[in-house]
Amino acid sequence: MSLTLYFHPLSSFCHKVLIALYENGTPFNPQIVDLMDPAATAAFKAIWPIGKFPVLRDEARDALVPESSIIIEYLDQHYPGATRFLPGDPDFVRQTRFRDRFYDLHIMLPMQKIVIDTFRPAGQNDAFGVEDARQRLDVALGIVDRAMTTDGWAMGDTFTMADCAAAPALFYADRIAPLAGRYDNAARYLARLRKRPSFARVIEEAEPYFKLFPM
Ligand SMILES: N[C@@H](CCC(=O)N[C@@H](CS)C(=O)NCC(=O)O)C(=O)O
Repeated sequence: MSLTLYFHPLSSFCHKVLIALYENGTPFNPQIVDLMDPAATAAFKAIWPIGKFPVLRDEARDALVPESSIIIEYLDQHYPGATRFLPGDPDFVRQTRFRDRFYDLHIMLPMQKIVIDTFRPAGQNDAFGVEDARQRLDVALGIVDRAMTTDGWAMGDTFTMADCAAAPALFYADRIAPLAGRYDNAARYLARLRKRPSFARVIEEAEPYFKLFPM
């Protein structure tokens, strides 16, 4: 098997890539990286010194591909399937990339800040940073809520890379504070995403690990 994915089943950025792999039934060798294990962390950092997952290794093309969006573009280019993640004309592709960036930068990152703060040693929390992240998250969720007024996907009728990013972003945002009642359109969009078989499988496989999630 040519493709190996270094990931963790709880990681939202890894969920993005798992959705893309499961959408097209792309075969890969799953390598869970346990960052609580110093030896596993050192082995992973020998491959990618930045130490953040997901990372894809493609033996056939002798390529190492970090960064969730870049991995999805790589899969779309070299291992295409029925679901194309950046379909359409250049304007559609630019909009898709923008929405993918939006979910990563304005939902996933503030969420990461809020969650990671709970792991900090007592007395070393960043209350100011967490409050700032909460406010930014609220602004971003408001934008999603106003955009998702119809029953489709992030880019309309077509499931794209933007939905791969939206699914884990909204899933974890909903765990931090339920979307329903505050952002009903976003909540309905999340419900549609959860019915998508690729994402349903990602969540099912993450289930045994959710006890490790602090919120
Ligand atoms: N921009 C990166 C972000 C990846 C990222 O932040 N991954 C987190 C898990 S969700 C991680 O590896 N955290 C471990 C660490 O920072 O030590 C991407 O899109 O792949």
